[in-house]
Amino acid sequence: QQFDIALLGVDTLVGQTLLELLDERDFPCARLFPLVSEAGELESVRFSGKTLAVQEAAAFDWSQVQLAFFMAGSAATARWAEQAAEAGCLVIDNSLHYRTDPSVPLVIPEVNGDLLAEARGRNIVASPTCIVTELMMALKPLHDEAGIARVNLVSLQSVSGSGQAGVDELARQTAQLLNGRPVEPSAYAGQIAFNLLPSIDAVQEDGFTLEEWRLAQETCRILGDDSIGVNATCVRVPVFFGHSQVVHLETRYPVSLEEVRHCLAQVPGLTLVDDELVTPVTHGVNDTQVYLSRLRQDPTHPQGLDFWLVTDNLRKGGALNCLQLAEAWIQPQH
Ligand code: 2RA
Repeated sequence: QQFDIALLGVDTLVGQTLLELLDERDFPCARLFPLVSEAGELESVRFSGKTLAVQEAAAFDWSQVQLAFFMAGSAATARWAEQAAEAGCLVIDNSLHYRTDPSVPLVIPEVNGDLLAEARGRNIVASPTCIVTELMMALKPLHDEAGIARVNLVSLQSVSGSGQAGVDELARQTAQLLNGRPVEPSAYAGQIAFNLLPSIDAVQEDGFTLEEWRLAQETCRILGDDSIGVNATCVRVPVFFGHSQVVHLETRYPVSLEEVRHCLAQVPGLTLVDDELVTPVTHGVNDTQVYLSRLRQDPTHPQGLDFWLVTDNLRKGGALNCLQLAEAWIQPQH
């Protein structure tokens, strides 16, 4: 069977990545409708050897498709997702709009794919925040094995997480500084080239940013345990692609490194690396895996573990997870 598909946000980095993946993974696509929330410079896209005209979402008849990928951010989701879902297609949303809505499942196929069936109610499924998807691939098996009591982490998020504006800003500022010219930040609050920005999204009253708040909320939601302590600092780094995380966690029950390795080795999509340097440049671009390396026991805590994670934020952190949701949805049991 082949499916008719709408891709809203085909003009975004994550939308473009989804377009590549649909082709690369040979998704059974009959017709593809590339959509934008507002008309811009992009008039057509190439897909499967054809040129397809880009349409505006406002005029689109959602009943023409069985699947609609929403890759254009929360405002576009707030505006059109209900309409699309009511027209009968499954909305796969990559924005933060539904991530805390209990009537919409928040799903990573390898982690809690069984919840996808709950999307039947409203015809909407949400894909988590990029760093949460990356983190859950490692935390869920460990939580099942030994119970996670606390997680302390620092995320190092590349500029592509802010879309094309972030990529352009890093490229522009790098060139300007190398040419001895001053820089004027616009996409970020401060200079990103040759620098680190320890704040992603708005800072709230308690001093944590919204990105850090989302990480805590979505982690507890996906692991199904509100008692897990999540303490995060999210940092924007001058790297184009690939999000990394320095993770320290404490388990509720003792677990040996050997048992940890054994349970991580069972997770499809997660690769445990011991003998090479895992970096965003080498492992976080055009890749489908989440890489876990530098795994070690914390010598200062009997149930503490340390590790390093890297993944392609546009793929497993966004477009790939959404496509995997579609791949699971079209399986006969759904
Ligand atoms: C970021 N979490 O990297 C975002 C992308 N969705 O800023």
